[in-house]
Amino acid sequence: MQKKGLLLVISLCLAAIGQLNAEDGSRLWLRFQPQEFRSLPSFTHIRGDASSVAYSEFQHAWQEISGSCLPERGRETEHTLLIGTLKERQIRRLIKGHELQELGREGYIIRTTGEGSRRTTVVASAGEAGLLYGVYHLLRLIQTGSCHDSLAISEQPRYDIRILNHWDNLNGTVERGYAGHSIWQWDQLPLHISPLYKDYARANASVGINATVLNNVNATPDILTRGYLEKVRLIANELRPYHIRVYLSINFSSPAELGGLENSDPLNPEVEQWWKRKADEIYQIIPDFGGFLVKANSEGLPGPQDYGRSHAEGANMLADALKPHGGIVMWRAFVYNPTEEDRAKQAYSEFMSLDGQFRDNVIIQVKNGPVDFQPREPFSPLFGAMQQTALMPELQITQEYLGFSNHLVYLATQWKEFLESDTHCMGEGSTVARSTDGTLLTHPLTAIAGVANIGLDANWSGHHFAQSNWYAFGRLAWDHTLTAEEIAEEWIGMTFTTEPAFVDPVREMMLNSWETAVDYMMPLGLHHIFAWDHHYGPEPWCDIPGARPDWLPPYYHNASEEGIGFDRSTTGSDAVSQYCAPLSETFNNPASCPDELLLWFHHIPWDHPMQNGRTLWDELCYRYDGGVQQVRAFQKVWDRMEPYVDSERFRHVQSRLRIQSRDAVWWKDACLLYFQTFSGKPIPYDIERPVHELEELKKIKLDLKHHN
Ligand code: BDP
Repeated sequence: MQKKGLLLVISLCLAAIGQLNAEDGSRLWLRFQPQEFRSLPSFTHIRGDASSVAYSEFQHAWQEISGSCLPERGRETEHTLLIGTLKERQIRRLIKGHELQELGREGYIIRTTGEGSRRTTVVASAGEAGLLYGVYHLLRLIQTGSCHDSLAISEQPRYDIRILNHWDNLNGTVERGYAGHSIWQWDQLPLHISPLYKDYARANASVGINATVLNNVNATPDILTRGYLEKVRLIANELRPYHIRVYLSINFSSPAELGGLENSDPLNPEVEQWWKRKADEIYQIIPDFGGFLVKANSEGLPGPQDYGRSHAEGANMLADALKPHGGIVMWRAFVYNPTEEDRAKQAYSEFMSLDGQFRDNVIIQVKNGPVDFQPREPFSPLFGAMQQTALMPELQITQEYLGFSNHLVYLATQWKEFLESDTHCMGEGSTVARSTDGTLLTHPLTAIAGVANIGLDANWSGHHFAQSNWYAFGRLAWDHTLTAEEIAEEWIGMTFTTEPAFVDPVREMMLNSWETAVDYMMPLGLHHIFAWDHHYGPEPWCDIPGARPDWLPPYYHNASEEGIGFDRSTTGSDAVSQYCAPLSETFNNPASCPDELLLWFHHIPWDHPMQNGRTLWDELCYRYDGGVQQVRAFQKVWDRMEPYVDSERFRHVQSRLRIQSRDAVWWKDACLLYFQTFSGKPIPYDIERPVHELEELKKIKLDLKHHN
């Protein structure tokens, strides 16, 4: 089913009366259900810049909440809501200009002045974008029942660029997308401009996302043709009022493939010229175009190394073309080749030596972990270490390696663990977040990216709870000091209800859900033991003759009669030495390496005593089983929530949890029965017995390759 556009849905919802009307999730967290607000702020009228999007967004929401817009006239003795930038005289009267200037064009102040029945609540910013963010903040407070009559809030974002990466192909499929086809309907443009573009913009702006890359990092040159650029212009026009800038992924071979040049060598003057002219053309069509995202010399894609040039030479050539227009290059560090070198070490090996060689409008985009969005990874050692170049984290919102849109996995906990990891590279407390957000290192740009989980499904993200990951990405990009708990609580209140009997258990379920998935998939630092290609189910035995070893699970788990795990210690691949001291030593020693990462860094004997006294084998069994038990507990929690949720969303989540429960048992049985062939040890007798035969599990071949 396709989303019809929020406005239509909203009017339908207003027409329907009753508590728990069926909801398809298309409104995301932007639900202003009158019956759900226990208290409303005492605003009696509104003043300010009525032509701003911020002002009309507020009125739009207020109308849904109370049935009518807030009047523009009122008595002095009542509670005025004043929304405006410094252009408004009334704002300048109530808030000092420099206070707002210091917060920048995206920052804002929400402040109540006056007392008793004579008060004014101001939402103010130095810029239109900040004003919009301020209004969404106010609405969030109203939605979550925390809008007090006296507010004193001042905010500004931690990262400058808060960007979604769509892995959307021009034919409408989405690589690693599990929520239907792409929302960018290229074949309908320019004739039809989908109302979804505006809904999308609004949803993003409501959580502070201010940028988007429309197409897949595995980019085809076609996106840079005049025809597509004209279509991009139309999408950009829809997103602009919500302060979202458009970026594109480019294919490094475009000069040869599109321009007919002999090659795409970055040092070839004709190639440089081609990119300069292309940049001029793009900016003539889309004057506020953001820049390029580039995946080069990675997984078979072309890049500067094809011509013996470095990543820096490639990135700088593009950066020079974009520079006169204020554009930037986001150059990805996701590179690895089938060499002898441990895959986890390769990005660091390639990029560290280039530190300091990039132009100031280049930023290196680094995945959170050194391998590839695994259920759990240590942070990439480039963070903290590469100091002369701006670095931006890339997170994966779409659940490529976490059960697609079938499993309930709230990712804010994972992202918090990553952002708060202490790299130690600039002393204690040099966390990933502080080394990328401009606190510890000064670069002209700071940014953070998330690979989107958005598609044409009515609920946008496939699973109702997957919406929380889109939401959480935006909130953490805005303020990474928020806790996963705070974000979950906000999201639940806005998306479902603020009823504590619902919020408390559901929040706990969300907060446990990531560790749970890690436990039933890949506990104790195991990684990449997925089935060939689709990355959904388990296939730790997978061995495809002739395939790249680093695309096969045994490369990562190394299970044998001796033990299991990847030896990355100083006596193994020595990946530990890419981390700054004292972390390198902590990881190097199995006794100090956290249990959660033990098999990431070490090959460990089956009867190795763990910190809790169990043997490794037993602990592995208990972890898998614990994961299964947790999902069963989630089912119980959810079933109890039926009175608080409309039946459409209730049943949808209920059926997904059933799938998740079955998958968890599948993972547990597959991994334990397979690893048992090496350990030769019994599965502890107090654990539920396997219900599958290993040989049967080995026959499962899901055709999920084209699951879009
Ligand atoms: C991997 C995905 C692949 C992406 C690649 C990337 O399996 O589809 O193209 O990452 O990030 O996780 O470039």
